[in-house]
Amino acid sequence: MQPITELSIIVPTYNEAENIPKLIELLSDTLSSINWEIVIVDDNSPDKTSDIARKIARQDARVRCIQRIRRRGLSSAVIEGFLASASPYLCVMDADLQHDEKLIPDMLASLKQTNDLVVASRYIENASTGTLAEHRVKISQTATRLGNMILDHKLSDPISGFFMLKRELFEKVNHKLSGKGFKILLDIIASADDKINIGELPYHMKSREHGESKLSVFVVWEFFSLLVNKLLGKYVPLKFMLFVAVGFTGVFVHMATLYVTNQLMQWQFIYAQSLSVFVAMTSNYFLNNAFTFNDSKHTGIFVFKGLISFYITCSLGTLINVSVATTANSQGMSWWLAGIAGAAVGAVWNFALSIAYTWRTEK
Ligand SMILES: Nc1nc2c(ncn2[C@@H]2O[C@H](COP(=O)(O)OP(=O)(O)O)[C@@H](O)[C@H]2O)c(=O)[nH]1
Ligand SMILES: [Mg+2]
Repeated sequence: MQPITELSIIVPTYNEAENIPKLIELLSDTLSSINWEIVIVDDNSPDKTSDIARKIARQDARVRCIQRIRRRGLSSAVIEGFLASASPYLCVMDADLQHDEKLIPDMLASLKQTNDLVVASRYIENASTGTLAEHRVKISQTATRLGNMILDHKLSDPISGFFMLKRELFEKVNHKLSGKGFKILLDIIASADDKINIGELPYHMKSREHGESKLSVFVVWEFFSLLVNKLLGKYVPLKFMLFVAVGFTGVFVHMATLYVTNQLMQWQFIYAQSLSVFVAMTSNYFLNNAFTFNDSKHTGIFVFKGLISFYITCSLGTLINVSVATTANSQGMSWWLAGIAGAAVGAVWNFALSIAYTWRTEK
């Protein structure tokens, strides 16, 4: 019988076709004494990274590819890679050759000795960010400070994309992971109890030769979402907070539209009010699609379907809102408390339906 694979290297990819062959070659050269496999988790990259990975996989049993359709997200890709592998040790690295594969044997040795998790750090002695642009280093250092806010166990590089852990640790935390955004390491540590042993090993980051970094405004946004989720998510789900925040912007949009149509353009109130409701619902839909439900975002033709579904959800929500408030008021509750009660029940209703239908993930 073949010996089992000891180490699964999970590589999330988006448009990394040019880097994959070189990465596998480097791993083969460096890891000759380890039984390893690589699981490439590709989100249907337009540059056909999956095809390239499968082509290599046909010749090399150590190579596998998971191709995800209509899904995006580094953290969730890594989690799926973990779940699709069986090795006792799990490594995560970028496909872009920025992470020094020569460190892998030392990382593995560190797990076999004492640690549950070992992080390849750019911010300790004998380590560096290499040629990474200055503004990127600044972003990364700020994210490091913020990231440490939610950790009991402070680290020099808690947002590193290059780390290794024991499968047992992953199995302990996997139900708690938010799976959102870019920073899976932070998510894992924040979800683990403080008794775990974490090691740090230095490395010099290499420069990206092909392809582009995917760091974007949305990645920064998702990072903040993760922090808030880990800080406050125990009490109120972050999505609900965002949904309510979007709801408040809707009130302003509504009032602005009403002002323009009724006050400035002299439309009859009923028409002005009806249009304002539609404009506010539409604006809420797009904001929720961009921020609140960013992980199950509608694109292309699905935007229309989603919008119609959101109109229906909100219309029912309004009916419920009005009936709760009217009943409460007729039972003697003061006008403002009845108003708030109606709005609160309506918001919870809209939120529940949005999750269950409008933005439900499993289609
Ligand atoms: N599956 C998947 N991989 C992603 C996604 N976004 C980025 N990646 C991969 O995650 C790794 C880190 O991304 P990169 O752009 O290098 O980030 P940077 O190192 O912070 O500049 C790379 O291998 C990317 O191809 C995504 O949405 N899905
Ligand atoms: Mg990178």
